[in-house]
Amino acid sequence: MAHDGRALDLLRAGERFLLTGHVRPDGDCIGAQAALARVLESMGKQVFVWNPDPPEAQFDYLSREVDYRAWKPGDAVPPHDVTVLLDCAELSRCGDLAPVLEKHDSKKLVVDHHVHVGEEWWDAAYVDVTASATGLLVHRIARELGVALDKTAAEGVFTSIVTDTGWFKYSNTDAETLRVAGELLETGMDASLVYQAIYQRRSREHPQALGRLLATTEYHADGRLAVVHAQRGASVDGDDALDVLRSVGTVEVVLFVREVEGGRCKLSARSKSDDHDVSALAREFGGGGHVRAAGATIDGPLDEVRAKLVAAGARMFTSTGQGTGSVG
Ligand SMILES: [Mn+2]
Repeated sequence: MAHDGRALDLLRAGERFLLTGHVRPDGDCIGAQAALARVLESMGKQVFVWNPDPPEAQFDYLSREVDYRAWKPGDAVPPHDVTVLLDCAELSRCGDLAPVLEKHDSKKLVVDHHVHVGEEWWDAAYVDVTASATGLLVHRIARELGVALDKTAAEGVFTSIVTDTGWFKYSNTDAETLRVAGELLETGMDASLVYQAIYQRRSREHPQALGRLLATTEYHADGRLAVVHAQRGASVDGDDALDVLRSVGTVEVVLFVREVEGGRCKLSARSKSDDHDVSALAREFGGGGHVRAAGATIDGPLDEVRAKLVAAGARMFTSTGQGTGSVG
């Protein structure tokens, strides 16, 4: 999945860019967009950042500097000659914005670090499935284009990296990730302010909500599988719960199932090692992701979906064929 020179050629040649990403954009998506927007603007290009959803409030230090627009049905997208899709490789991940962009005659560029199965529908791609974050790819792009990152671009790449490595805790934290993080600090950006912004401004209700979620913990497969669930409307940050569940010695895989609107549930799955590939589990349910972090949206009521996931999760520990699907 290497990239060729076409991606850089498109970035050099284009004049008006529309940057976009997946629904409910996370810190990697938002951060990579901030950085790429700054890089392109410093090259004299016009840049629009249009996502299917607005950034979460915790990323306000980026949204004060970058004009993130949340597309609504009926909105005409601004004129542009290159669409850049960041942190995913399928236009369908853009929700209702997808058909609008598909119809637009712009060139399509994908910048991503996920495993892509299926047709290479784009005009150019800058993809590396071994990169810890999409923001890291934007850092490489900036270097290849000879553009220095300003403070906002640096905060963008840093946000990408810390979001996707769990603040340097996960196994995707490689030498390049730490080297680049060091380089970013040299621009004068403040890592502790980013930490406080993302992780230390939760609501007063957060501890109780987290407690209620953790109280649903069930163990399966001799304590190697831990499952938590949340009813529709429960306000919870699953990442905190998933961290706590992974802190249990026997646990290898954790599943967080939450009921969402439209009679569906969302799965977040995490694995402690490459021996248990949660992206394979997520794919069984129409989702995807990485070996150690994956997700899916699944039709059906909570109890039913949870039962199916527990069964599939438990199979990961009984089937002898479960090896190292080391693809990301
Ligand atoms: Mn990512």
